[in-house]
Amino acid sequence: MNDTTVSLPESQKLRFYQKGTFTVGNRLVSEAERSVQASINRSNALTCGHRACQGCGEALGARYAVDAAMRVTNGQLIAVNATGCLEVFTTPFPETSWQLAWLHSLFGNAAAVATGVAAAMRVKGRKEVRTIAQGGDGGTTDIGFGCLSGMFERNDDVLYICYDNEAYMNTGVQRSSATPPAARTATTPAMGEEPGNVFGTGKSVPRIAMAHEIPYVATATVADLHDLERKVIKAMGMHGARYIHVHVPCPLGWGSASHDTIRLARLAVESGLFPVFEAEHGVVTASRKIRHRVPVTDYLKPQKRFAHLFACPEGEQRIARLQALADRNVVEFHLTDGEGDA
Ligand SMILES: Cc1ncc(C[n+]2csc(CCOP(=O)(O)OP(=O)(O)O)c2C)c(N)n1
Ligand code: SF4
Repeated sequence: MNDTTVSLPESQKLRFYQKGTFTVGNRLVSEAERSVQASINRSNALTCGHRACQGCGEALGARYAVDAAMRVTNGQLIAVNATGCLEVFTTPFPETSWQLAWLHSLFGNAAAVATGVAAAMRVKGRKEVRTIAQGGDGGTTDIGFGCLSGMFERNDDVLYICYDNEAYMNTGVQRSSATPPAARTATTPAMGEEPGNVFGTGKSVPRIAMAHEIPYVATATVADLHDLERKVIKAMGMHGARYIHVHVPCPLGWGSASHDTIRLARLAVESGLFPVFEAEHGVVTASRKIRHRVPVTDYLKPQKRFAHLFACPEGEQRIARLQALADRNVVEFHLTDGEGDA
């Protein structure tokens, strides 16, 4: 393929957002800098015909992540999938949307199965074959958490990718330990003294992964797919246990419009509620600065799971507590340069 890009003088260097998710940006940068999805040689590892809902952030994130891993391994990749939406919507028997070696075993053991796959490849002398595991937040932060921690602790040669839509979506939107405070789910109804998910619960698996001091931990969102690809490629260039946590809006579970998936993912970052960062061996090495800080209400309002917060005066206090969580993230991960704050 011809690369017709004109090289730009230093003073006209493209800013990151001009080549982020915007397809047009791909035409402005050199071929090496373009997204994997922009290439006609992409593997389409997760191809058409699957049954995800319209606007599914998980489908989008998985497509970009797995194709990036396929690119960097020359297609020598095995994916292990936990039970959940990603597994169910891609493989209604006897069909599959996966165009790579792909295994599903159980809800809670993707990390352990991936460890076994990686070990088997090593024993067979197939060093070029790499392994990833993937699952939703329920499969990762709850039921699969023990297997995942074991994979981290042994430093097994697996990249684990969690697609975090903040609840058990496949079985009807039940709360997980990644569900944000105040969110309404089927098991945290918007009624009673503390409507929605209670404050002070849940866990941050990226932080817990860092505590294992594994080679690489990163967070990413479907609002910046170029960044997601970059992180997957970086992770696949390393060995040992690696973890990427991708924030993926779910229109069905969040009660949001399917066309708002990318906007919500961006607002989660810009409000400070979802910090985007990288860490190596337990130490934060980079964080994505917020460009235009927005109040958390900009993120909460378009989602029906938070509608009760705006329906009564008591909601204000809960919104303030969510704002405080965002503010804490901004300080902890140095998400602003102190300018442009809300
Ligand atoms: C041991 C076990 N318990 C429960 C289930 C039922 N189940 C299948 S998928 C799922 C929810 C998956 O949620 P999550 O991991 O968050 O992924 P999502 O569907 O949201 O992508 C549950 C509870 C199961 N398959 N196995
Ligand atoms: S329920 Fe959510 S995660 Fe599952 S396919 Fe639909 S949009 Fe995607």
